[in-house]
Amino acid sequence: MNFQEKFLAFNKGSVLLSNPCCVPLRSDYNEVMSSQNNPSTVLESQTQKAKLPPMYQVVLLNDDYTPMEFVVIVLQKFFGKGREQATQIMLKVHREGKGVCGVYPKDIASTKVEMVCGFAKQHQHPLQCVMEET
Ligand code: TYC
Repeated sequence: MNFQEKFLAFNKGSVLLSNPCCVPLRSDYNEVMSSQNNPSTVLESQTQKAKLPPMYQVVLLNDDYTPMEFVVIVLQKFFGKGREQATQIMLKVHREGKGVCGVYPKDIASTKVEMVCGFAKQHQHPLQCVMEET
């Protein structure tokens, strides 16, 4: 049996973190592999949990000039809200000063902010949209 065959046999049902397939590690993996003299094999503890990426809220801010109807359209167009929910969020922003439109990974949140600000600017409304880490 060559090294690759041994490796595959020993790793049946295990996790090697350098391997994107992520199969669970057999419990004696470290002992077994340390005797294989393979310096390229990098292991991490089985108990280590994968950390989820941080999420970001996209938030609309109130102002005195942007028409309510425009804000409702923004919520429908960029955040996939239905007319009813879009109206509720717009009214919350109007009454409380700010409101969450959605929660996304960083790059998606940042793109939404850019698109909303660009759309508002294009229509000459002062509508402000920001992102906040959750
Ligand atoms: N306050 C605005 C008005 O009375 C409406 C508005 C709502 C503006 C939400 C911005 O994010 C906003 N026309």
